Amino acid sequence: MTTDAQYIRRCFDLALLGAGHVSPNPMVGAVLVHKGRIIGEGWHQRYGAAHAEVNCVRSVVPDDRPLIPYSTLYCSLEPCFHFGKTPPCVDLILEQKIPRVVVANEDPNPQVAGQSIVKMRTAGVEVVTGVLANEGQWLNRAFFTWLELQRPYIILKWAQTRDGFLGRRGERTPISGPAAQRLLHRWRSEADAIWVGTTTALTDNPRLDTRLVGGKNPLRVTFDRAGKIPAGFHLLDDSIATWIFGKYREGHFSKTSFFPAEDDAATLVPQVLEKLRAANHAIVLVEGGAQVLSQLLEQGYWDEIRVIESERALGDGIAAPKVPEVAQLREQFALGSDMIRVYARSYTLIRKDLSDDHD
Ligand code: AOF
Ligand code: ZN
Repeated sequence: MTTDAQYIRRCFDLALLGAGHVSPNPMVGAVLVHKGRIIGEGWHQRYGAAHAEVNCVRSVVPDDRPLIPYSTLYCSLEPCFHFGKTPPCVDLILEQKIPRVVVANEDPNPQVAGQSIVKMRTAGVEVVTGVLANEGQWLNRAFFTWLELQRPYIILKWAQTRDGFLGRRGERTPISGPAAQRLLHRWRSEADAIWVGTTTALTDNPRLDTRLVGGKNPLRVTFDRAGKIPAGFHLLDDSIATWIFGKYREGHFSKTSFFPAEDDAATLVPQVLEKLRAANHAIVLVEGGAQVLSQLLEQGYWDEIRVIESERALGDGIAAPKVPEVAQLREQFALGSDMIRVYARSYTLIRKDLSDDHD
């Protein structure tokens, strides 16, 4: 691996520290290097707060400040060009007289879109782009999808037995082990919203929280057309922001909102996604059950699939959905007695879908 790639990889590691806190912004890391020594590091820590480049420059100790005009700045994403919640990072780079900048990915945000790269080059900065670009795409797949498709990034998750069942009909069936359960709570903490169908809400009485890992609780989303969720169920406990599409309920709710639901699943799914988009919820984790998962799969509303497969066999029950053929296996590992498999639509497939839509 080249030296540039090694520092970009460090940027990715830093960027990941922002997971769960920056959406719908990208995760971004930045590193300043002078003659083989890291003199500054930073990452985008929170939505609306300082960008990675700013935190990186701020982290340089006074003794090293004079070295900044002789250093290389590594950024996992093209520095921003626009006045957003913070001033443009590209201007900071020019003010600091940084002579060389290495970037993994261009920022597809139309307010940036390569303009910072041009501005820096015009000002005489040496700019290298595309270093570990594929890894950068994967890291920020939710952000790129959000911008390209103008809808939340949709992660379907299910746990199945080794013989392909989600559980027994009508009863909560534990499938995954404790380690996978913790991982699931981390996945939740990295999402903006968690979505389950009515049957799951009724049979599992899920909390949909992140109690095993701490951290923020995403918005909970479910359907309840007939108002069947019992009043004492966790989803109606008003402890976490919750959206219920279906029957309105009287009660002292402050974090729970009720919305009328479209009759037909084909229009209900886009309705939910549009409401999530409008509220800036860019990453949604769909935890089942079978009906919602197959609805989304059929309608093509998915970007990633995470399957937890246990060693157990059930012999009978609710069949797990099939992973579509276009899904590529991207990660696979054992966790306790479970196997975790992460599949994704490749970025090029997403782009293809987009152009198909416009034809
Ligand atoms: C950077 N460095 O660390 C991040 C960038 O609303 P704002 O001001 O936070 O701007 C958000 C946009 O800035 C976001 O959509 C993306 O295009 C870019 N994010 N840019 O230079 C960073 N997080
Ligand atoms: Zn910026």
